[in-house]
Amino acid sequence: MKTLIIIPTYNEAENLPSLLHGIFSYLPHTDVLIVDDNSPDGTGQLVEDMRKQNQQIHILHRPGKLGLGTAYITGFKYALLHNYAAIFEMDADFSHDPQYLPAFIAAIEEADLVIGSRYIPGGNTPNWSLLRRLISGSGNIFAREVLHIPVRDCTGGFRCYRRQTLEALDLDAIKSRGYAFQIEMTYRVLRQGLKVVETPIIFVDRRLGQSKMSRKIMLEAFTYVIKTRIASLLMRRNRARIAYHHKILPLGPLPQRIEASIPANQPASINKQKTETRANSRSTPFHIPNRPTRS
Ligand SMILES: Nc1nc2c(ncn2[C@@H]2O[C@H](COP(=O)(O)OP(=O)(O)O)[C@@H](O)[C@H]2O)c(=O)[nH]1
Ligand SMILES: [Mg+2]
Repeated sequence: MKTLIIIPTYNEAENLPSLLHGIFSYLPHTDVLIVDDNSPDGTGQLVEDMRKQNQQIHILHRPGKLGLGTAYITGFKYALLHNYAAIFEMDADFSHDPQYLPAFIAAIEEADLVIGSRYIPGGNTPNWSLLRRLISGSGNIFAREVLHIPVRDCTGGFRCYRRQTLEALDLDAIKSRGYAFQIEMTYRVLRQGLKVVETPIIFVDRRLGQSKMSRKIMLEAFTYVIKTRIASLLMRRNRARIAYHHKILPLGPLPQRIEASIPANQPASINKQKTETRANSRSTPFHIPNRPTRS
């Protein structure tokens, strides 16, 4: 399956080289698209340098900070134009652990959208402050209850879309930029009658660089949910009720890691094909402790 991992970046030069190294360790043949908003820390130039040695790395430069939502829309259009079959959303800050990539690939065979979920059994946010847990957790419950959707983690940004799912949406109609973007995409996919699957992830907070979350982004998500609910109430008379397709997956088996003993700026194809189980891979920055296996 031809896959593209879209990573929007704003000041992620500290994180990106090791993240790409991790990605190619778990999905050696994937392509990666960085959508950089002219990061002042030189992320764009760094990626240009890595690109010279690894043709699986692609980049789109935008003139300034235009928001996460439009970065993904730009990336989705690129993916459709270049015929990718499975298209990922992923953050640059290590919150989204590349170890889960093979589980997403397996899940997308049976789904139209796979969401890495913090709020199902096996998912977690271990090093978040109480405040951040409260904001994210209650925001998700609010969106789910108000919009009447079954998805537990509708703000999660570690996702995989089947190409046909993106084709079925009017991408130009999507106006949300921050967390609202993830809620809006989830809602639109469900309303199309497409199947959304949640797979558990442990979401680790960023260690390097700064979060771009703001009050404005949270307010946008709140307003989107309220506006969408009102619009759906007004239109209810004309619409048959949609039965949403949704499934929660259990924890999967530990993935095999292809040991990428080279930096990310070299072709993954020359990686040493040494494998090790995740349980033994303590050298990786992506180690997740105590994840039970399924027999
Ligand atoms: N291109 C682009 N990327 C962004 C923008 N805002 C955030 N990002 C990236 O989106 C991802 C998630 O942002 P982050 O600050 O970690 O948000 P948080 O996880 O909610 O704190 C990271 O890879 C950021 O670099 C933006 O305006 N433009
Ligand atoms: Mg983050």
